[in-house]
Amino acid sequence: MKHLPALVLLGFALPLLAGKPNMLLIVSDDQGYNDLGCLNPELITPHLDRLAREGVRLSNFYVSWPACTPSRGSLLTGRYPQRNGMYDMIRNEAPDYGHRYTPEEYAVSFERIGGMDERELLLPSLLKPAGYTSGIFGKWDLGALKRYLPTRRGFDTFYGFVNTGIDYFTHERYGVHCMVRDLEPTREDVGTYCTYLFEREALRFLDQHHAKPFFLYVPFNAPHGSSSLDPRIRGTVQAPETFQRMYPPVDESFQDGTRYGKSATVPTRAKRLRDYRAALTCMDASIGNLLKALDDKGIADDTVVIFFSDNGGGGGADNRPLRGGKGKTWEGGVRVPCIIRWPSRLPKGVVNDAFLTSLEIVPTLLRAAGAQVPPGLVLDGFDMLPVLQGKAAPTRAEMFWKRKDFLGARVGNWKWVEMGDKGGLFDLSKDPGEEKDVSETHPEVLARVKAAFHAWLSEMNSAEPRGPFKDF
Ligand SMILES: [Ca+2]
Repeated sequence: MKHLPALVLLGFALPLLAGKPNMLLIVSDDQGYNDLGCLNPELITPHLDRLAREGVRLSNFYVSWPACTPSRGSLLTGRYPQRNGMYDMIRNEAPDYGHRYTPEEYAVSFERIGGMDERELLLPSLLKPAGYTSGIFGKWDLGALKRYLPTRRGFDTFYGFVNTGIDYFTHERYGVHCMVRDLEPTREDVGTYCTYLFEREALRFLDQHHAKPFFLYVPFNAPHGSSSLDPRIRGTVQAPETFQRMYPPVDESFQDGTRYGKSATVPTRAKRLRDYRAALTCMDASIGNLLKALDDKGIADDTVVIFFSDNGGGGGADNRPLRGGKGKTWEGGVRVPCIIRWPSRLPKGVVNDAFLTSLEIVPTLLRAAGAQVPPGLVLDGFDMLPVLQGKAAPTRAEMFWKRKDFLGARVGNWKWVEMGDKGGLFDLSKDPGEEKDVSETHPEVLARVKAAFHAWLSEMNSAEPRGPFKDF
């Protein structure tokens, strides 16, 4: 290939890259709908509060599944979990019931061999032709085998853990080390609290790549409960003492309790709550340092920052005024805190009540980047920028959830839920807490919403088959 002088290359590249925003996508893990300092003054989140003051806070923003793996897969593919094939967790549940895997046994378990179908196109690979460099630092959760790792799925660089949860200090899950740099396991940081590590790596990425358009994905595992076989650790969220001390002191002793139906020594409720909040505040401090880096490099105006929680809160979280939490198709499981800041394009300090979801993120960022959607690729969302700008624009009409036999549908302001013997039809415009089942007084609405759900399910069932769960 003929080498062109650098100035010619630069002159060619600059107009193409001009106007392309940088992207900082921050995802928290199991943070409750009400868990922002700007909503609840008992919590300390000054940097997320700043983000809300400088951007748009969304009050009706949903994820596509009420727990980690499918929500994150949907985020990066822009497709419903039932369409991209990752519609349940990549997770071994036996340790919850006391089973202790040997390393050999664990290595061939589903948690280590399952992954996002390789035919799925992830956001970083769609952004690459538009000139973006992509990095991910944090929780991957879409497969642990090399073929599934981020740098095989469009990311240029990765440091983090591959599965759905770890001990924040040892970086182990069930006694097996889980940190990976690009494609290789690494023990370089054993003993260091992992939020600090993800911040460190994200700051390093910004130092190296801020001069050209970038997509920086920082999926923290905070404030998710710690993964450990020890119920004293497993029952809470690890957090550095510096951040624990920012909250009123609690009794640090443990108590007799139960874990998965067996007697166990567990943390007190007060300690769990304090630890959850401390982990959240620590993550907030890291987010503050990332925002400061954007300021210091003079790129904040042209960087779109998106923050949301991957699913509703569990454990020490507060999902008020919503009903239910993580794992459920009630609002508290799928409607999450979300803030989007883009100083050059979006208003400041606005709370926007539009019905939007994480499925909108891929189309919005592709449009912002001037990137093409490959022919034939079905995306389940739309460019939400006009909605975020407060322009008269159509918002989402409907959204559907299915976690095993837990079902949910929102059509307009109507929400239908079916979870075993619980559920009903709710009018979210009057009843965001899903307290008053109006099925009997609005049978025609119930029939319409259920019909919409089944039409969606039928479409998902007839979509091109994808692994790992579908039998095809
Ligand atoms: Ca989660």
